[in-house]
Amino acid sequence: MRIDVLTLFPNIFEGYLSESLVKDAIDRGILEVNLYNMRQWAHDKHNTMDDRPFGGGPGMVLKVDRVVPCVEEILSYDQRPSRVILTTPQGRTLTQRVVEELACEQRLTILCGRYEGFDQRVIDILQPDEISIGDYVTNGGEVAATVIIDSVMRLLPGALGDDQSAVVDSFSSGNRLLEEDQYTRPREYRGLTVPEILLSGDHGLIEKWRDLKRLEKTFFRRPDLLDDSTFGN
Ligand code: 6GU
Repeated sequence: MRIDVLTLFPNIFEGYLSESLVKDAIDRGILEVNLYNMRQWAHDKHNTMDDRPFGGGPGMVLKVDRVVPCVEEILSYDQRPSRVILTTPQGRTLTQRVVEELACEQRLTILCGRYEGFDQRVIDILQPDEISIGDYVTNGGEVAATVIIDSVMRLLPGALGDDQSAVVDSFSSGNRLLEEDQYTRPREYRGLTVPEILLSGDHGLIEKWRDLKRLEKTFFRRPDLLDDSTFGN
C-alpha cells in the first residue's frame, strides 16, 4: 500500500516510521509512506499556508489555493487511484470496520488538519473521506494520521509476523470481544499466581476458559459490544 501524508509538520512522523512493525513493513516493501510538507506549495515570499477567516473569529484557516494544487500534484505521482482522507474531529469516527475498509485500498492520501481547519472549498473540491479518531480534540491531524496508518498497516498481508494476530484482534470482523488476561513466567510474583488452568496442559479446556474470560471481561467493561452476534446468531 502507498500512503502519502500531507502535513505542515512532517518531522512528527519520523520517529514513528522508523521503529518496529511499521519500519519492517516499509523495509519489506509492504508499505510505502511518503511525507510532504504542504508549505512547499506556498509559493509567495512568506510561504503563507493559512489566513484569517472571513467574517472574523479565532484561529487561522488553511488556504484552498495552496492545499488543492498540493493534493492534485501528489495524486498525479502514481497512476493508482487513491482515497483522499482528511483528518478532522468533525469526521466519521475511526472504528475497526473503517480500518478494514481503508486496508482494501491500494493507496491512501492523508491530509492532516491544523489550526481551525481547511477552507470549506478544499472539502467541496476534493470530497475527502473525513475521519476523526474520537470525541476529543488534539492539536492537529498528525496524531490521527499515525493512528490510521498504524491500524491499517496491521491488516496488510504479511505485515505482522503471524497473519493470525490481526484476525483475532478485538474489534476485528467476527470478533467483538475484548482479549482475556495474559500471563508468562514467573508462576508467582508478590504472592500473585497464574490461574491453575493455564498450567494444566489441557488445550481444549484452556480455549474454553479463554472464551469464557473474554465474554466475562467484555460483559463487565464494554457491554455495548455484546449483541446477538456474540452468541453466534
Ligand atoms: Cl482527526 N484531528 C484533531 N485535531 N483532533 C481530533 C481528531 C482529528 N480526531 C479526534 N480528535
